[in-house]
Amino acid sequence: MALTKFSLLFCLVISHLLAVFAAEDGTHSSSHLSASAVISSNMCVILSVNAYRFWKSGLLINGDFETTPPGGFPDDGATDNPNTIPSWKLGGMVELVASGQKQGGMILIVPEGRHAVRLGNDAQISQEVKLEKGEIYSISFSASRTCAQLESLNVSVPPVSQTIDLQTLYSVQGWDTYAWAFQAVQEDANVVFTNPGMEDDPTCGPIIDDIAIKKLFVPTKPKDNAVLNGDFEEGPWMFRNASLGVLLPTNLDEETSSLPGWIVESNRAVRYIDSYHFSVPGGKRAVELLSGKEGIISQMVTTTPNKPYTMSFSLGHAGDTCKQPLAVMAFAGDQAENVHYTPNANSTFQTAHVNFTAKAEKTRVAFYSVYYNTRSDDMSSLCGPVVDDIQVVVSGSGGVGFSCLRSDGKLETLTQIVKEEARLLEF
Ligand SMILES: *[C@@H]1O[C@H](CO)[C@@H](O)[C@H](O)[C@H]1NC(C)=O
Ligand SMILES: *[C@@H]1O[C@H](CO)[C@@H](O)[C@H](O)[C@H]1NC(C)=O
Ligand SMILES: *[C@@H]1O[C@H](CO)[C@@H](O)[C@H](O)[C@H]1NC(C)=O
Ligand SMILES: *[C@@H]1O[C@H](CO)[C@@H](O)[C@H](O)[C@H]1NC(C)=O
Ligand SMILES: [Ca+2]
Repeated sequence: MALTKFSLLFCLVISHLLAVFAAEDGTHSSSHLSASAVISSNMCVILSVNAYRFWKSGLLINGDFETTPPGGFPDDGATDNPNTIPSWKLGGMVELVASGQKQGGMILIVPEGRHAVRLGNDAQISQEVKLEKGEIYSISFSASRTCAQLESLNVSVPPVSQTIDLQTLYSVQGWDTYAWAFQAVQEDANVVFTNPGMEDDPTCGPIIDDIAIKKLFVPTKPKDNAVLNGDFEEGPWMFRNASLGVLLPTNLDEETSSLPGWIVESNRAVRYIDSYHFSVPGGKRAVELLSGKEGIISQMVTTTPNKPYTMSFSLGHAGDTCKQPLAVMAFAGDQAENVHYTPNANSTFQTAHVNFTAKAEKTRVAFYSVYYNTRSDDMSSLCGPVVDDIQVVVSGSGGVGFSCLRSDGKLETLTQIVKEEARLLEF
C-alpha cells in the first residue's frame, strides 16, 4: 500500500516535470500541454495499481512440473494418486511422467529436470494468467514426441491459437523449445495446451515441459537503419541454462511475432540462439538459419523509391560443430546474393553487403540458408549459418549532396537537409 502511494506521488512529480518541459517547448499549445499531463498521470495511476497483478516474464507457476502434487509424484510411489498437478487445470488423459520412465520399449524424454506432462488424445492443460490488454506476449515451451508419428500441439490463449507441428526433429536430444506469440485481447487470459491427436494408443502424445511467458516490446527504430530489431536482441523467453535455443515456427503475422519486426515465412522453423551456448556475432542473441530454403526470415523495411541503399549483415557459425560449408541467400529488394562464410580462426563471423536501389516505399529483406546442414558430431541435428546485426542504410555519405544536383529530386532533398539539421539540433 505504502509503495503504491509512493509510486503515485512519483508519477505526479514526473507528469509535473513533463508539463514543465512541454511549457518550455514553444511549439506546443497550452491545451496540448494539460492534456499530456493528465494522460501521463492517469497512466501512472493505472501502472502503479496494476504492477502487482500482471504477469512478469518467466516460468508459469509450476511451469516446469516439478512441484510435488498432494499425493506425491507417481514415480515416488504415490498410491491413491488423484490426478492433480499443482497450479494447472487438467482435461482428459494428462499424466506426469518422470525422466527415465519407459513406455513400451522406449524411454520417455523429459526435457528439463525430473518431471514433465504427457497429453494423451484430446487431453489439455491450462493455467490462468493476468495480461496487459493489447500487449504482445510470447510463450516458450519445450516438447518431445512419444510413440505417435505425427504429433502436434495446439497452443492457445483463447480466442487465438496455433497448432505447432512436432513432426520434424530438429535436435538429436529428442526435444526442442518452441515459441509462439499472440496479442492479449483481455486481462484475464487462459494459457491452454491441447493435443489434437487421435492415436490408436490413447496414451501416445507429446510431452511438455518448461512453459514460460514473456511480454515483448517493440524496439525503437534506429535513426539511420531501416531495419527493426536487426540485432535480434528482442525475442522470446529463453532459459539462461537451456542449451538448444528456441525454434521459431512459421509466423506470417508481423504484428504478433516472437521476433519483433520479423516473420518466419517458410514452413520450417529457424532457431533463436543466445551467446551463453552459441557463438553470436553481436550482443546476446542472433538467428541460426536451418533447413535450407525451407527456413526463411524476412522483414518489410521502409525505403525511399529510387534511392541507393546498402544492406549489411554479420554472417557466421554458431559454434555448434555445424558441417561446412555455410552460406546464405540474402535478398534486398530485387537483389539476391549468395554469400559464403569463410572460416577464419580469429573470428566466428564476417560482415557482408548487398547494394540495391529501392523500387518502392517498402522493400523486402530476407535470408535463408543455401545448404541443408547438420552437426558433424551427431550427423542429424539441424544447424546452419548465423545472421545478426542487419542494417539497411542509404548508401554513400555524400548521397544528399549528389541528389541536390538532380532537378527532380530537389524539393525532397531540401526537406531532407532541413530534417537533418533539426536532428543535429536535438543534441
Ligand atoms: C485450439 O484449441 C482452442 C481451444 O483451446 C480451440 O478454440 C481452437 O479451435 C483449436 N485450434 C485448432 C486449430 O484446433
Ligand atoms: C536451470 O535453471 C533452473 C533455475 O535456475 C534450475 O531450476 C534448473 O534445474 C536448471 N536446469 C538445468 C538443466 O541445469
Ligand atoms: C589471425 O590473427 C593473426 C594475428 O593478428 C594473423 O597473423 C593471422 O593472419 C590471422 N588469421 C586469419 C585467418 O585471419
Ligand atoms: C556497394 O556500394 C558501395 C558504395 O555505396 C561500394 O563502396 C561497394 O563496393 C558496393 N558493394 C558491392 C558489393 O557492390
Ligand atoms: Ca545480436
